[in-house]
Amino acid sequence: MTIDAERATPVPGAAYFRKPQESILADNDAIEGTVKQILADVRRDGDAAVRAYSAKFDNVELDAIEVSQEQIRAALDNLDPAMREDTLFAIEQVRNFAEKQLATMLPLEVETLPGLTLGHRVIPIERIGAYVPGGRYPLMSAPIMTIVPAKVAGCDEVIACLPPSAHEAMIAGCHLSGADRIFLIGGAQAIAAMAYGTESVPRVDKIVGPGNAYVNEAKRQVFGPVGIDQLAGPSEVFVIADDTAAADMVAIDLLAQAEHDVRARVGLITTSPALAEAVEAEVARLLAELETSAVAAESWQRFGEIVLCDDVDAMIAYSDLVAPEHLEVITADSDAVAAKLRNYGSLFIGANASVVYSDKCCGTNHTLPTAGAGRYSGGLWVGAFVKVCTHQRLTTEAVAEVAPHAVRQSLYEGMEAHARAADYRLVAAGLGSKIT
Ligand code: HSO
Ligand code: ZN
Repeated sequence: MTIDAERATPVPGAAYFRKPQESILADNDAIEGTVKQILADVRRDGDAAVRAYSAKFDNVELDAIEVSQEQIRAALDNLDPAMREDTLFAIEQVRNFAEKQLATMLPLEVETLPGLTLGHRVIPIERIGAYVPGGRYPLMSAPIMTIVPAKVAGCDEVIACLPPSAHEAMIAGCHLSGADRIFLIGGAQAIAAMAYGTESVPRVDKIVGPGNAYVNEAKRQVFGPVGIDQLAGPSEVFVIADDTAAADMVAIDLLAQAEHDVRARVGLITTSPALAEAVEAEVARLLAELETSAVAAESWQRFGEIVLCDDVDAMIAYSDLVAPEHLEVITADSDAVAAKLRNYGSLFIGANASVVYSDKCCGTNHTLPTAGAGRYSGGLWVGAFVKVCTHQRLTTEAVAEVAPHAVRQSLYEGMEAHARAADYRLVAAGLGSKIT
């Protein structure tokens, strides 16, 4: 394929059929200072600052920040029975898969030299704070994805924060997912409350869950003394497809993520010019009838892309460069293509595997890396709620082998106390000092 510069991508053999108008990388400089102030205020004034920010940003004066047992009961009573059934189904699937994944995280103990035992244990993190976003839609699966795996991991306490404006069903969702306590706090003030603790909100050890730009910036700023999962930005989906894919199926899967957010990023990567053309036409047709088209059309207009590739290798190279949050593979041999892919948050193999199943209820976690973070990280999972911590034990025989190296290394580095500590065991075992 000969391509003009205008259509070139960074990947040889891959050219834009439809070029995105904007890059997704937003800069956070504008909100950095605002968030810093919110964090400082909550750290200093606790609940009083939380209340003040809830009044300012959410327009509410709350009697109690914590959701009461009566409020939880009311939320459960008011939950539509079909919605309850769907929520319980999703919880069951997410729990099942998380349990299976946890079962792969085994403790280890091995003898690596005679008398030297090294090992690790898998230890649940004590207290987790799950941020549950409000946003455009009441996503019932959001609390499930953060709370259920934490409970499966065996964390002692999982608290949830959701914006005061959140739909009442979200309270039920947090409760059914297993939240031990629920607080009505949104935005950066929620992250601050969980990171530092207030009179009402206990300080947590790790904060998880997606949120808006303020929530993400707050997580970034509190990280260190408290753990975070990742900085989840607007949804993304890319579809790798050849001429075996149905254009209307590809188009609706793209728009399913585009309807999330005007900043959502969706794209098709294909070897088929006919499919590229047909998907573009289908997207236009569907946008004319979707109720959510205002959002989806803006996302498609600004960030939507179609890339035409010479061959499967070029499709893989382009996709690995993007490292999309969700990646669908709909080709003649989807499994073979899938096996070669490296950078993605979650992979959807074959025409039946729509991203929406994972978004809602099939059991994989929908909290996934965005904005290229799939290059270095997978998504949220039960393993994010445990720590793998090592230990060691040495017999005298092992001391005889290891200590001389530690002594000499320490002396070389000028660390006298280290050298003496290493030497102490040699002397105590009657093996003689190595410090000359
Ligand atoms: N696609 C979103 C999750 C979601 N979508 C839930 C609909 N419901 C982030 O991966
Ligand atoms: Zn979605």
